[in-house]
Amino acid sequence: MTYTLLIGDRSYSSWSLRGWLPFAVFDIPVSVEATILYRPAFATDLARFAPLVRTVPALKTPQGSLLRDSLAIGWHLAEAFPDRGLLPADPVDRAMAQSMIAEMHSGFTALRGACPMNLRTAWEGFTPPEAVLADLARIEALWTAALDRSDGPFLFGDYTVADAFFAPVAMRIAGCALPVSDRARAYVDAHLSHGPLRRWRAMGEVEGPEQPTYEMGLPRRPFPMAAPEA
Ligand SMILES: N[C@@H](CCC(=O)N[C@@H](CS)C(=O)NCC(=O)O)C(=O)O
Repeated sequence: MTYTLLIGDRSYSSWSLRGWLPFAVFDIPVSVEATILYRPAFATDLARFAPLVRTVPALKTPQGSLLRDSLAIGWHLAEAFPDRGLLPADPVDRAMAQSMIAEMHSGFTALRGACPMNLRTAWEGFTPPEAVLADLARIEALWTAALDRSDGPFLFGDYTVADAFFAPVAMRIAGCALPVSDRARAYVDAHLSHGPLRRWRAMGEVEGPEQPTYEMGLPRRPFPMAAPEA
């Protein structure tokens, strides 16, 4: 028995990406089932996976437990694999990482609403409203506090679950060309060249047609990510 993870569209489902990245980065075996958002079959697929599931991602553990939220999945995996570095070992870094993960999970609604994650295309000419700029300023403050301690390339040096939680934020900054400092840009670039994320994006490209919900009505440009790893 192994883990079974239910995800939504790889190109668009930012929470699914957060649930999947720890498996890919920390080499935890998982069987992945994918469904498609905004289709009538979505609800049926979730119900078939487990009756209490209402959103993706959802995870069945080898012991038969069910986790129905990306944060719960992250905490569970960090506990189940304590020696793999899912969270920083240093207690101060660890507390910072846990706090950043929680703040990301419950916040940044202006950014999330105005710039949905879309790995199929990037946009030109997006003008961020004040609320999005305020979210970006807060994100920069959090990233800077961590990067000041670690010096990168990821928030706490090596990749942790905190980076998995901010990966979709980095993709929004890249896709909507949001204004950030050079340091934040370097952190976004670390995600853009991250092998597991490039693989995820490549898998998303072949999942079906684009979802019209994510059309921003702006001129398009290619998504600024290097070709996927094999
Ligand atoms: N708090 C949840 C949010 C999950 C979530 O909202 N997932 C979206 C896809 S990215 C979803 O399933 N939406 C379908 C719906 O709300 O009906 C988590 O962290 O896992």
